[in-house]
Amino acid sequence: MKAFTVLGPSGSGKSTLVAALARLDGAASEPVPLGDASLTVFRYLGQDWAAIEVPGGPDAMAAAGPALATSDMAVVCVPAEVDAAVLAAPYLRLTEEAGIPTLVFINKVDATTERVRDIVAALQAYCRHHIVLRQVPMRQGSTVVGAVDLISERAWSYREGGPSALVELPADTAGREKEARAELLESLADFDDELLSQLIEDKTPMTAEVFAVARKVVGHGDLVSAFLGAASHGNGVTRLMKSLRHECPDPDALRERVGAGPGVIAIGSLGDVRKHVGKLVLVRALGAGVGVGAQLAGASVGSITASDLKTQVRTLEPGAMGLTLKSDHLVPARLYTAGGEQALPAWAAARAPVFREVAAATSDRDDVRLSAALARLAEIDPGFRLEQDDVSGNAILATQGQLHARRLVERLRDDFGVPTAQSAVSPAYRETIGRKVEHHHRHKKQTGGAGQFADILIDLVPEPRGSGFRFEEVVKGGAVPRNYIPSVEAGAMEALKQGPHGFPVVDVRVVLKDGKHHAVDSSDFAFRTAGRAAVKEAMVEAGIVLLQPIVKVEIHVPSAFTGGLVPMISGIKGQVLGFEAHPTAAGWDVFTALLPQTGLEELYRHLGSATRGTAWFEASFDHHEETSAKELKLAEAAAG
Ligand SMILES: Nc1nc2c(ncn2[C@@H]2O[C@H](COP(=O)(O)OP(=O)(O)O)[C@@H](O)[C@H]2O)c(=O)[nH]1
Ligand SMILES: [Mg+2]
Repeated sequence: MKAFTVLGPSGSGKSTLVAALARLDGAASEPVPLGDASLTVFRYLGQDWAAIEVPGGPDAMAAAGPALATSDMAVVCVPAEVDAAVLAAPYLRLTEEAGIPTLVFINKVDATTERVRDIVAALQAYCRHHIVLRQVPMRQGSTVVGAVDLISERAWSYREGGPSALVELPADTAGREKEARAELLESLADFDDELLSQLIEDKTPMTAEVFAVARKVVGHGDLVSAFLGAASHGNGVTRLMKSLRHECPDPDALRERVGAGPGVIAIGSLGDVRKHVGKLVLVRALGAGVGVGAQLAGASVGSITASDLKTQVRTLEPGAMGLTLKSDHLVPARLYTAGGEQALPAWAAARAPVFREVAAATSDRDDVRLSAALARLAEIDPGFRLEQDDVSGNAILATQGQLHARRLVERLRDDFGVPTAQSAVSPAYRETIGRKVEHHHRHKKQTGGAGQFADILIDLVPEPRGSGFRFEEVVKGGAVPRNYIPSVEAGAMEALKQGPHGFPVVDVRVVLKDGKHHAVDSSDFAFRTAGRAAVKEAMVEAGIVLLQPIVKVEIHVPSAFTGGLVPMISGIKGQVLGFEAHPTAAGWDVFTALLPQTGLEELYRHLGSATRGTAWFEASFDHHEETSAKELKLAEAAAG
């Protein structure tokens, strides 16, 4: 079996293309959903094929890594529009990071009047590898009516819904064809000395030789070939499939690309859960011995089916794919040895979550089921991280975006029967004190028998940002006996758990200076109570200062949009630190800024619209900064 992943912007025609490819040889299976992605299995000229479609947009991008890590090739499907080239940037970047041989399919040429070479030039801005045209369009007026293959130099006239017809190369296309062919041959010759010397000697290379070079060069991922067509009319689809067939490398290349050591016998790709079926993982075998009952990742495989989830499969031949069932131990997006598992390479990892929401079961009775369902979803969805709200203790859905969050909530309701309500995450404010104070507290109680007595004198001292909490004692002459001092500290820490505004108190030092005790009535409990009360009272006296978390954001953005980020960041009270070209990704900048953590949601929203969904960010805590209670009220009001 050979496998490829189809990715590209939303609406570029990926589903249409996969359906058209799968239909070429007759009966195709229906696409099977696997989380956000879908798998289509079909046969073409006696060979089994698997096509994994990853939907467009940032929300589903987490599926792309595991899909590419189980595929031999990638097809980036783009609409035939110069202006849409930037939308392909995230996919071109990822396929380059994955080092996977890539074909570009310029789709919807039936609906364009733009020049294909301009579209390729626009795409090239986001790709280090040279993108070369493998076909040029034939036009009637401005309408594309067919394409000329630049290796065979055959001209094909499109026919609605069927294979193209071989025609005479039209005279008005001949000049352009020669020019584009020369460019293709030169590009190929960069990677093949034999072809290069033929070109230098002005010899015309044999078609079969050029195909062989293309197979080597494309299969090695040295060049990106661009094809064109109109998937919804079945045009250009056969040509693309033939290229996949001839240029798809064998599974050894995949093994090397994912860094699979000798013990690795399979790759766990995408996962899912189905009602009545449970967890399933798409597995691709790399070596022998992958089958029902055999050890995989440390336990035996319960059952394997074909993509229809019905046809039972005993063993997976090397290269073949199947869905493992009744094998709860298998985690998707991993390399499996018989006895254990390893991580996929870094490029296959999901981006850090950028959207957070608290989810609580609508009915308290469902709390336990909600936790179980979320744990299940986190296992199979690499883009979803389960976190916990500091204040409410509720689950936080940390996701790739609002759509992703919505889909998870729908799955919780429909697949797990747990309706939930969403709310904003409580901002991680902190409190500290404004100035140093000395405070005396005497805890004294006389109730019935034994009394309680503890008397302490403390200093509460502001400390530099980021220093947390420190306890010191300078008690002389046993005024507070040594064995009670830890109790005072414990009491102080209890008091600092929640300041007057309800947030943890940080960056303070408590100094125990003096005190008194009673031979009978003093106890650990009394001193802890005194410590807690002393600090609580001292905090109010010292004046409470609110601290808001400031995060550092690293925004990955196509350079075309970088300029627009400056006013946007200022608009959400951020501070631009700067930007520079990404060290390896063509056409990408890395933009850094400081931002109040409460502004992350706004950043998420603004960034999406300012960059047409192409940019993403990673945020990490940087420092705390003073803010006023007034701003806190505003932030709370904004958060609803
Ligand atoms: N004109 C035209 N429309 C197409 C072509 N291919 C797909 N479409 C349409 O584009 C829309 C999006 O297609 P779809 O395959 O769902 O895109 P996906 O989001 O990339 O999977 C659908 O309305 C298709 O019918 C094409 O070659 N030409
Ligand atoms: Mg689709």
